[in-house]
Amino acid sequence: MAIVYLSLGSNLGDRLGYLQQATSLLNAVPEINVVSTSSFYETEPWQMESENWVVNAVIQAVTSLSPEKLLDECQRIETLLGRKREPQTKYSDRTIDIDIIFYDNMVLNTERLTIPHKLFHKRAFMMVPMLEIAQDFVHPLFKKTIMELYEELDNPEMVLLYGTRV
Ligand code: PH2
Ligand code: MG
Ligand code: MG
Repeated sequence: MAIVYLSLGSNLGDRLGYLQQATSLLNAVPEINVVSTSSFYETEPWQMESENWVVNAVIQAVTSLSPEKLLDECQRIETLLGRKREPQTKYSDRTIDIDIIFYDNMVLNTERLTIPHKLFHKRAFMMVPMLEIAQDFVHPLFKKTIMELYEELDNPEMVLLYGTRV
């Protein structure tokens, strides 16, 4: 069993509803068990040309799936929740985005998948929710805790949307 951290984000339609649906659909996969979830945060689109602010959260889960199979499940659920992917290089508005941040202490670089998520250490919208549920987790590449990485951020501001959990 691996312990994994997934980032959820939505900036189209019923943003909170999409995060909740994504969480229950992930938990409904027999090989995935959601263990804990962060609060919801409303965050300014980061390096994304959009007027629509994003609702973000992070979940911790345990899984017997390989990273590739876990990614398959994440993408299947994204499609189920209406995610449209056009061939593009820029980020665009989405009903739901599910990204794998960490998979145990694994370091993986394939064409399809980079673990840890390659921009985690620059993104307050991933770190702040993760701080709630895994403050002492050590980043397998930087060898620093999430709190230490957060303290190094140059754009640490973040808006708490709802204290309730996903
Ligand atoms: N996701 C991105 C790019 N920019 N900005 C915020 N605030 N939240 C996101 O989830 C997000 C983003 C790429 O997936
Ligand atoms: Mg993403
Ligand atoms: Mg993604």
